[in-house]
Amino acid sequence: MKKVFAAFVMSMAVAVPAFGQHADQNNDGTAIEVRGTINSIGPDVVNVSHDPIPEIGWPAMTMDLPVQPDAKIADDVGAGDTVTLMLVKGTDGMYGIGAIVSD
Ligand SMILES: [Cu+2]
Repeated sequence: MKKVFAAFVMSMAVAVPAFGQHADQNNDGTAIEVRGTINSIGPDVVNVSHDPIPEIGWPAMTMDLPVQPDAKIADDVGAGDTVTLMLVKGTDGMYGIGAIVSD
């Protein structure tokens, strides 16, 4: 009985991935959504510590992300804030900040 329960819990974990609703977004040009904390913010680069992004195979990490030219960044966002990042692929094929949404 214990074994059956464990299998059930595992199947639930697979059935409800945190980012499942975005699974195909890296292929159709729309944004990938991830939570992260802003370490520093500049006009061209934002340094963030972001959660894992399973749909593009990224672990949690601290990194610089380029700010896309048309990025929408909430006015009240600053260093130390935990925010929702919308990542989009730039013309160079690298992911960058498409938008930062504050809580
Ligand atoms: Cu990263």
